[in-house]
Amino acid sequence: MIKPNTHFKVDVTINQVDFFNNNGYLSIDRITTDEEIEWLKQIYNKLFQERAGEEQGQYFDLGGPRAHTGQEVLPQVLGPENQFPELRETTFFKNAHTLAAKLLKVNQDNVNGGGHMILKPAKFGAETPWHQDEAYWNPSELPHRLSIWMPLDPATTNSGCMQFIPKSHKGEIRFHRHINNDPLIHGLVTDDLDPSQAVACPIPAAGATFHHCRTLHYAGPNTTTEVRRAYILVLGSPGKRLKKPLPRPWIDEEQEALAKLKSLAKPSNI
Ligand SMILES: O=C(O)CCC(=O)C(=O)O
Repeated sequence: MIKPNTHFKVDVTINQVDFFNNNGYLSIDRITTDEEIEWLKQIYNKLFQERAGEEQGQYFDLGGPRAHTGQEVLPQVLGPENQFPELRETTFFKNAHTLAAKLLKVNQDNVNGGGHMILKPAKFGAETPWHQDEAYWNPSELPHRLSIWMPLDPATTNSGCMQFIPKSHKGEIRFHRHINNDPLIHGLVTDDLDPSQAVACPIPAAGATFHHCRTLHYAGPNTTTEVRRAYILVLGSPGKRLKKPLPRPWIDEEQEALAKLKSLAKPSNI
């Protein structure tokens, strides 16, 4: 799997930067080359086939209870760049950093972060319910981050393209709960929104959508006969440390449920 030496430089206009800052999202038709996408597919498939990093918690089903053994509906790989450092040398990675700096209006030298991959299996991939990324994160920090979401397959409303609620990044973090109200399911959902305001952003493979970490977003189930693979980079500059952590009861619930699971798994001394 030799990385192709592709070159493709992408830029955004002032209007696109303004659009992102006003609406909390943006969509473009190309961020890398088709050749790089073909190479990425091989790495992507290997990571999911091997369930890379499962024991370290780097592979799990975002839409199912921890370590379940049934059909996976929303498998995810965290930090694929740790397994394949060459992912940091891609045209996608470089363009994503350049565009993240422009959209967040920060110096590119201060932009850092990492990736994750979410797969929606053909016919079986579940919806990624409405949420804000910041709801998952450290409540003691006010982040300045965005996600760059790139599909390796055409992303349509039927296969699970991204959908956004415009301007929602300007509000607070909504109340979230775990999918099915099960704190052993990592995936979060908020009911505090009007889905009729959603804007769907279908894009081709090698295109990209960008969303601010507070933007409400969703991706529908994959009802097509083809897999929907997405590689996401979360990039930004260091956040502000808060004196008082923001309340995130859903994070506490998950930690308590995991601790309970661990204690039940421990062999008894009796
Ligand atoms: O790929 C998906 O289904 C959802 C992605 C997402 O929620 C995100 O990138 O924050």
